[in-house]
Amino acid sequence: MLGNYTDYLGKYDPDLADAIGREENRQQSYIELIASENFTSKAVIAAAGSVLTNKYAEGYPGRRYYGGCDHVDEIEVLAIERAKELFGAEHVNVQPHSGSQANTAVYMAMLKPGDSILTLSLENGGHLTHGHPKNISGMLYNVAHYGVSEETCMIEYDAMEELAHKIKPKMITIGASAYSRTIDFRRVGEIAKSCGALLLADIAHIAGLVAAKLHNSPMDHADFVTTTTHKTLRGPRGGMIMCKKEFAKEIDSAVFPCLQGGPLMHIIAGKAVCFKEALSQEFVGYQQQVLSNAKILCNELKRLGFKIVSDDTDNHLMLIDLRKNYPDINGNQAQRALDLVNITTNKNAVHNESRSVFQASGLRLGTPAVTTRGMKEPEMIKIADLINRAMLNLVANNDSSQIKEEAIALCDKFPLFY
Ligand code: DSN
Repeated sequence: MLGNYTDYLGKYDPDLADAIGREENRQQSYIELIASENFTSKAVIAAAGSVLTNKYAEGYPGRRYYGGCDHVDEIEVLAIERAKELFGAEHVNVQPHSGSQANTAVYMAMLKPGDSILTLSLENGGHLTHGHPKNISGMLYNVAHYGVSEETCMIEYDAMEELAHKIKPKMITIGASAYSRTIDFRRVGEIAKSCGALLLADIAHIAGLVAAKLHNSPMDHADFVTTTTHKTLRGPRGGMIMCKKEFAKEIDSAVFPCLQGGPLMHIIAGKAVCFKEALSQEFVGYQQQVLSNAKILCNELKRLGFKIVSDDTDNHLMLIDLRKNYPDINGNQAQRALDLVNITTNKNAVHNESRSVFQASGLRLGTPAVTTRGMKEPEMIKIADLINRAMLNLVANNDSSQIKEEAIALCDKFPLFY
């Protein structure tokens, strides 16, 4: 094995090594609340930083366009078999470089330009690849959106059903990047079946919870399930598609050669490690703590007066709607104020958003990364307090250096293990 890569890098390219070192320090000294981020294990990093980055392997195990693929074949099969076991999938493609590539591959496999899709819009918690006009999905397909209730901000399944019957979409997409409530995959599956639509479930955010059986699984209800591997699943950055056997050929051809060339074998190896970890009992405990931490953080923020979209969380994330308590502060200002006290979050659009995407009126928070560091309920209460004080200081234009010191002290108690 190559050993500690930073030693090599430090000697050859100190400028780059310094920048990586500074990023490592940032990760160590900031409270990471970005809901889509996490800290992988050393084993995942070792696989992703291995000699596998040298290998071309266009094609699939046993059917490659290059020689010398025996070992990478074995690695890709390991990743596929572990993913099948983890999610109960009939067919798995582990090659998508990202969740966006995975979603696009499903569209390319099953849709023709002009076909209609029914999805959740970005401002209601969906994803760019769910038909946003600036994404290829919005450019190629005829997009209609189902929404969330004005009152509860939760997905309205009855309205979705009505719309689905009216539009008769070729495909329905269910899944979200900023939706904090349980998704009823059975219900959406029934809606899709009743109007003859294919169903794509994008579980990128909740994949770890689904794997740990702490969120209902779409596997029996959706034709296609896509995910990223780096969010709650805690693997390397990447994507994956799961589908019924009958669609295996179309999906594989849509990933390669339609959308991608050579698969990233070092990342596929990292995915294999991630799936092994996710099959363990320890992983279930981790996901339980993610949920419990999210609940405590959410309740404490509410107690401190913050308005939470849909008033609760059932998963790893929550969305603060700043419009009620902080009408003059936008999401970007809040994000920056928290950055200054070593708390990393991201601004996010909220239902009926009136501000631009660069400002937004919401702030998204998630607990996967802080939970990986070992933080539990007392730390969630402390984090809510830090957020509250930083926001009050932002409004009052007060100095927040004391809050920053407390955030760093909290991080110091839960060191990263790299
Ligand atoms: N999946 C998005 C997020 O949740 O951050 C990024 O595309």
